[in-house]
Amino acid sequence: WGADGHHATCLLAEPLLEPATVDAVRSLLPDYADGSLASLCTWADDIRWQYKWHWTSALHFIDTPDFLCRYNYDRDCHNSYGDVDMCVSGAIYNYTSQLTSYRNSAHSISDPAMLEATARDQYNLTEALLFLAHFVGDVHQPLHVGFTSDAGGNTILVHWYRRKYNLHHIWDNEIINKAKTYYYNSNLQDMIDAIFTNITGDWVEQAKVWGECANDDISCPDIYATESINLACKWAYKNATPGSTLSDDYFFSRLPIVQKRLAQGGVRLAAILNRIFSPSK
Ligand code: DCM
Ligand code: DCM
Ligand code: ZN
Ligand code: ZN
Repeated sequence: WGADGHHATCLLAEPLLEPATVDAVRSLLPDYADGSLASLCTWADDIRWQYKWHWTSALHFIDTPDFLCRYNYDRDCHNSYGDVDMCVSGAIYNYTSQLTSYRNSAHSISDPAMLEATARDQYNLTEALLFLAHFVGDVHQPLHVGFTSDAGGNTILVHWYRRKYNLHHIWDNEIINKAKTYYYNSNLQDMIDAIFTNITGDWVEQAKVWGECANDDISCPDIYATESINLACKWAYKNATPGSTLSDDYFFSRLPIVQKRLAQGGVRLAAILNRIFSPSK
């Protein structure tokens, strides 16, 4: 997602955090964030361009075999770099496990100085939190689990109304941007509030299931990635061949998919952070 999609994901998650999770998140965030995870939800995109962070570019997405419409972790998420398997689902596993082992050590180590030292030595946990919050958003963008040869739609040039964009950009930014302008007077918060009303209203039963993982897993990115490639094939790539014109038909039929993916990203980010930091719940 672009900045709006990431802000939406994190702003949808924040009101769903348990009190102990809110405290843990605040203590991991830098002071200038003032407890707002959303304010740093695009950090992983902001730093990608810096030399020392170049290696993280591949963590934002996963490429699947052309036209197969299937995702398989072992086949598609290769080239590990240190502890991190180099794709968005590998990154979610890795940063979930870094934060979980910190949580576990925080319970077993009573000396605060020891705890500080453990946290510092093992990993940078602030970075882990910011990466996790960002990548749980990205894995829900269907074209972040797209085909290999078109780089998740980046090489598919189309007309979006009267402008030219690549298909990936339309899903990262333009569908959200048009909805924001068209329905919400360009106010992102109003769009997020409307999605949140669905999460606690019409979608409340589904939303409980969205947050769950099997076998006591803390996060389950294979599920989110499988949903994304299915949606990429069914909705994103469909009728979006190179040079085609996408306008109202495409926008109005795809917007509900985008809204639900933002909702699922927010609900799951909150559920993951609650399982890490409020584990008795
Ligand atoms: N893993 C995998 N296939 C899955 C799920 C996870 O290969 N379906 C990998 C991803 C991690 C490793 O297992 O690199 C350990 O995961 P965890 O951090 O959950 O222990
Ligand atoms: N991207 C993707 N799949 C790829 C390559 C890139 O989903 N195979 C995503 C990452 C960014 C956007 O597309 O959100 C643009 O990527 P870049 O800036 O690397 O061109
Ligand atoms: Zn993108
Ligand atoms: Zn990203």
